[in-house]
Amino acid sequence: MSEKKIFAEVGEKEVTRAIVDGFSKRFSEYVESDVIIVGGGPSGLMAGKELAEKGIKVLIIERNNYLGGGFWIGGYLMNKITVRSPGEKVLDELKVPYEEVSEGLFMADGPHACSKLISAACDAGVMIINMTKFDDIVLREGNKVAGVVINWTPVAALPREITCVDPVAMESKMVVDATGHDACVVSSLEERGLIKTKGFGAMWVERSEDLVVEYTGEAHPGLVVMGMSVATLYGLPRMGPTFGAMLLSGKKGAGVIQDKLHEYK
Ligand code: 48F
Repeated sequence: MSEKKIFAEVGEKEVTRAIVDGFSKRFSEYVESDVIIVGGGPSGLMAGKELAEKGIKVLIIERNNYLGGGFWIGGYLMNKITVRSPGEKVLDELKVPYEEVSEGLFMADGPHACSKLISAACDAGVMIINMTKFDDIVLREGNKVAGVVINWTPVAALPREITCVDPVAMESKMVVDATGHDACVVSSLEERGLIKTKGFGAMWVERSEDLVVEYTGEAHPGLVVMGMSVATLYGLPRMGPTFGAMLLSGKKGAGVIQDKLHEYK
């Protein structure tokens, strides 16, 4: 065996301690945040980036190992992302290369666009917890949304007969539903009779993108909806594989939150 060392002399215990202490410290800091965004797809990442850039304390909860939601793949398992104008302006901001394929329609590589967006959110200072599933909502006086109940994704998937692991809760001034078509956070309010979901309508890209951005906003005290959860809540047409509205919805939602945050302690 070679005596010459390439790597520093660091053993298993130091590696384990670094992971456990590093994670616990950050997790503990974000037990109380300004904003919790549930869902790390294009709309949630965009909003997180915009808010964190303004110095707002943002936590993104993502049930998968990977961030990006449907933004890696344009549609039909083909990784070309399309945006209709003015979505290309956001691609410019994110420094994503693209080409104009017809007047007002732009195309980029999914992996390139998605990784740039994730990187921009991380650079802005968003705290991310992946492999963590939104389980339920936290409500306070007047049914104002005040946080989320979460559990590890693999634990949440375990059959009850194997084990029941109680979840934990994270508090925040505002919560965002950016969970896409499932609108999971909205659903947890609906289960309590606090909101009514219409379910998204048939595909119609030319109406859907405008409407999703228009309806992005506070749907219940303390809860902002953005991305495809907006279509699910308000019964808007689905848009198919175009992403400009996801990016602009995230931006608009971030603006709504900035205006509202001061109202919530
Ligand atoms: O579905 P997703 O990409 O949502 P979006 O930001 O964008 C929609 C488009 O991708 C596309 C479209 C328009 O172009 O129709 O579908 O609205 O990302 C949603 C993210 O939320 C996560 C999910 O894994 C995905 O990364 N998510 C969903 N449910 C939960 C969750 C949950 N219960 N807990 C945590 N994360």
